[in-house]
Amino acid sequence: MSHKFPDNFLWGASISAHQTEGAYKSDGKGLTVQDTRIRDNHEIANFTVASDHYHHYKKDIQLLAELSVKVFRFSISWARIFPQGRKEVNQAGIDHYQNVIDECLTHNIKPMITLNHFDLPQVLEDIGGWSNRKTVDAFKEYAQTVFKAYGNKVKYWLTINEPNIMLLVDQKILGKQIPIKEKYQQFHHLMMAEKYAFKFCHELVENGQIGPVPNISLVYPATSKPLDNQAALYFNSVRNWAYLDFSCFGRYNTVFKDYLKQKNISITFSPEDETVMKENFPDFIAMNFYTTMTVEKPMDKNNMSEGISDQQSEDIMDWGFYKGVTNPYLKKNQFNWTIDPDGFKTTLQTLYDRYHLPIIITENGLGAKDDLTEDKKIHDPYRIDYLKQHLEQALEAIEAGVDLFGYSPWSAIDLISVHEGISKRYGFIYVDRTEKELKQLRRYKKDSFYWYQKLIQTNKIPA
Ligand code: BGP
Repeated sequence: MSHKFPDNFLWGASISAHQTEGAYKSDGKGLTVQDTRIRDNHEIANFTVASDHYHHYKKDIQLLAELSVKVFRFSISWARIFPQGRKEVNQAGIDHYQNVIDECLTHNIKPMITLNHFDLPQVLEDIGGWSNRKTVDAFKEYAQTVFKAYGNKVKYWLTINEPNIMLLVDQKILGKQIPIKEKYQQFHHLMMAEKYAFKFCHELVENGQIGPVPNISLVYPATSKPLDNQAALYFNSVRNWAYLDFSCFGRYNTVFKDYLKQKNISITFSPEDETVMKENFPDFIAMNFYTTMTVEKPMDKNNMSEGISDQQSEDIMDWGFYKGVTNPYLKKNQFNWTIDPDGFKTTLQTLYDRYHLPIIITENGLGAKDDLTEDKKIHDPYRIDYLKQHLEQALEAIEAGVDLFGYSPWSAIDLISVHEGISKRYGFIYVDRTEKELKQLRRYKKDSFYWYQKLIQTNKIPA
């Protein structure tokens, strides 16, 4: 074995609009659920400016070119294109992303665009958000508009970021709190919106390729007790496979259907759903991976409230089905997320064997508190270590036959974390600001930047 990545491996880096752009009201943009969201901790980040990528995109893309990435994953803010969610197009929004795309292409970087990353236009949230079928119609209009606007230049597309997480986490990050029964109707609408994205991409983008972008975490049973294994089966199904089975096979799986039945939840299908879901499929799977999860069968109702409070934490509970527990064999990061590189390989193998579609990693990385030294350096060996361990396993997965064609970690530049503000940094590029103080928002290259650059340039993990 050469222990090198394939020659044409797609190295990249990822961000999302609402976590980086700022300019939340500029040039005609409408508000989104991220702009109106009430943050738990009011100290947390001035998200209206974020990393000010809206005004720094040229500089940021120039730095990414220096990093040597081949692909840049970013999302379009739907509310920049349609401030009212649908109908009237905001030309300034169209132009902005046209400029971003052109800047990428000038530097020989392929844009990979997520249609929607957690930032539903507020006007649509006001009519019920994804609970209302009209939001699917609005999404159809939006998706067709961007495919037509950018499809001649952009060939890699991603649908809606992590609907499986949107379903599971505390809804405060995505809009208002809703009852569990309604969540699954929302989920179905998200799934149908995705199916239309597959359809329109294939119809409107010549040689376009599109994939779903779920967050996949393999779920382990806490012990070899048969009931713990059953708990893992259910959580694997609800968290991972329900979503991808629908995308890739056009059906919900039986474990998931049983889960819904036991919870007395039914999903309403529209007359056209059956045809659309069975005729439109992805070209590849984009996978976000941070950690794995471990569950047991809950035996007594303790103080834990049902639900999940943090997308990757153990703090999950679904009475009768599963309860998250600590995996004693794994270390955790500063923010209590488990680190499991071996689980990364197993997840890739499981995913590939289940769907037989090419895979690209569109998120993986370490959120940490970084320090900017007086001489403007950022020494982040912990991040290098995390990436190295995961890439070693990715390479093993490739050597074991998994068709992994790219790796675009989280994140290109520092951004506002979903839960922890700017203090939890992921970037290869440091953005100089704090939660409260915006400073000059200057960019500095971290040690991990140089490490990743070397990796890309040699196609080999640096020793
Ligand atoms: C993923 C989201 C990203 C990103 C990441 C890290 O689920 O797609 O938007 O935020 O998680 O999460 P956090 O920001 O909470 O550390």
